Amino acid sequence: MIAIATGLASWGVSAQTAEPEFAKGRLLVQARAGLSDIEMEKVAKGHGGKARRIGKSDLHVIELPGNASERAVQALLAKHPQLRFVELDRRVAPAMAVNDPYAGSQWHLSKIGAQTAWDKSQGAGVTIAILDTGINASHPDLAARMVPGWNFYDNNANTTDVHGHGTAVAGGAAATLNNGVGVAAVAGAARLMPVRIADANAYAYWSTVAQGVTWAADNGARIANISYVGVAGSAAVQSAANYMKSKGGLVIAAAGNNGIEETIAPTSSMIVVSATDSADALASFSSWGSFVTVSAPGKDIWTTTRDGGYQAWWGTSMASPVVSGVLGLMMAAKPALSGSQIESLLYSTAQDLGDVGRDKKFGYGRVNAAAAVTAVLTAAAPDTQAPSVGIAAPLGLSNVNGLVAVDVTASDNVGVSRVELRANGQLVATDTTAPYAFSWDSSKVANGNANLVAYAYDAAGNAGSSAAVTVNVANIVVADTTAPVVSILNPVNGSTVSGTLSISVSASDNAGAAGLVQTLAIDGKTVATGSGASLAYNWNTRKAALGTHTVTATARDAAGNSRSVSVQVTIR
Ligand SMILES: [Ca+2]
Ligand SMILES: [Ca+2]
Ligand SMILES: [Ca+2]
Ligand SMILES: [Ca+2]
Repeated sequence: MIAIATGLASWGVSAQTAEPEFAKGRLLVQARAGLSDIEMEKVAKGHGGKARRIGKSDLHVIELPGNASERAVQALLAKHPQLRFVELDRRVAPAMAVNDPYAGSQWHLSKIGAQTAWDKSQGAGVTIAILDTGINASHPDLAARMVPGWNFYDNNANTTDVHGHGTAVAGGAAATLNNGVGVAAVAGAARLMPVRIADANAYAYWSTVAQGVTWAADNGARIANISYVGVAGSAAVQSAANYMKSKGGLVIAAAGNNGIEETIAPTSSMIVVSATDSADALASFSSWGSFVTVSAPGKDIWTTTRDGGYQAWWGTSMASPVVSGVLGLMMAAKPALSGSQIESLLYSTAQDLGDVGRDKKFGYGRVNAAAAVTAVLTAAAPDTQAPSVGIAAPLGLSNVNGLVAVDVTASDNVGVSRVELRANGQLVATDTTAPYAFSWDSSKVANGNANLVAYAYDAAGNAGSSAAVTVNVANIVVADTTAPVVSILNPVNGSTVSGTLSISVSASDNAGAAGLVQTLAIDGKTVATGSGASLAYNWNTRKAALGTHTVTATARDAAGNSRSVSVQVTIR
């Protein structure tokens, strides 16, 4: 808050202080991943509001009714178990100030070794989104760089610069190099994507910044430059920046022009830039603090203007696009490197200034384009390509039985580390050496169609799967002709009995006892039935006639084979 208020004063636009410091009737929330729009709508409706998802992200803008208190609803939603955070939609000021157009030179290019880097990379093929007041797309030093953008302030495609800040920032990142006109920017062959987030006074809301970053990430930009104060402290902008990072991009923000130590917490979601001068000292206007990650020249930077001319500008607004330009050179030098690889190489190649190592004024140091591009060219790109894999035998629709030989072919840009075979989804076996050859016991699945799929993995964990091969399993089912074995354990044949007699029967079968059906009869009349390996029955002999009786046990297997045994007992 202090940062924003001070930022306005140094901007010389004190008339703006009567404006609200956050948007009325609006909150920014992030849902847990997977929460549906319908559920989010319920959350908003609970406070009389409406929810609107930002792009495909988990960020939502909640519009509240006119009489709602943003802070009160924020406090309530902060306790909602399905939401990760809720914040007010704060208003931020651009991190720049226009300088007198005195004869500055482009000192910053040689300071960061740009000319050396240009021998290897000029940023071609990389798109830098400029989240700002728009860009003068017909400027002679910018026109060739432009790709379509979007205007989130008016929600249309008109990205004309309504202020001048955006054109100056764009020119600092990617004014055309080597065209005999005007200035040269750090990444003078990169593409510029205008994403207007600000009003005509160059003010922007966090919600619009978050929308702009998300849109840039979804529309081909690998770099999003936000030359604005205070965005590094917004959870919504951090979340949008992490979304962009998840797509291989990077987000750059200005530290601010208050000339003081700010209390903004460090974030890993954005690259936060302080400004240096031609003596590699921290520029007097530059804000600093533990949230600063790198520094870059930001004083007397000649750049493009809204009216088609050139002017020297200063501010962390101008240091940010220098960093964006360096990142553009790095990404163009080796597009296959991941965003996080590029980010760490930016830091490790920066010129350490001030206190040894990362410090609050310069972060990891002042960027060095020459060293950064050299480091990129020697870095190995991660393997992100999955192996290709196919089942060579058996052929689809073939009839198989018994043990089936399954041959798999697999290849990879780096190397296949293992191949798995699955039959009807169940793992059959894993093979780690080519040729990949499996033995599959088809009798373990039912006769009829079975699906075989092979999976190949590389050392980086990328997995490729084969097309499914459907075979017809036709195993011969051998008929069961063996009768069960059954015996009466108690009573023994010929014994004399009285009172209650415990009859106990045991049975077994070649196909297993589970399928057996047992029957117990006395004098030919069934008294008990059961299944499995044993049967027990208590016979009250007092109710039977004196004399000799026959006890018969019968076991029948699933194939219909049966066997009976009998014993004779005498009741006295
Ligand atoms: Ca030029
Ligand atoms: Ca240092
Ligand atoms: Ca691979
Ligand atoms: Ca049998």
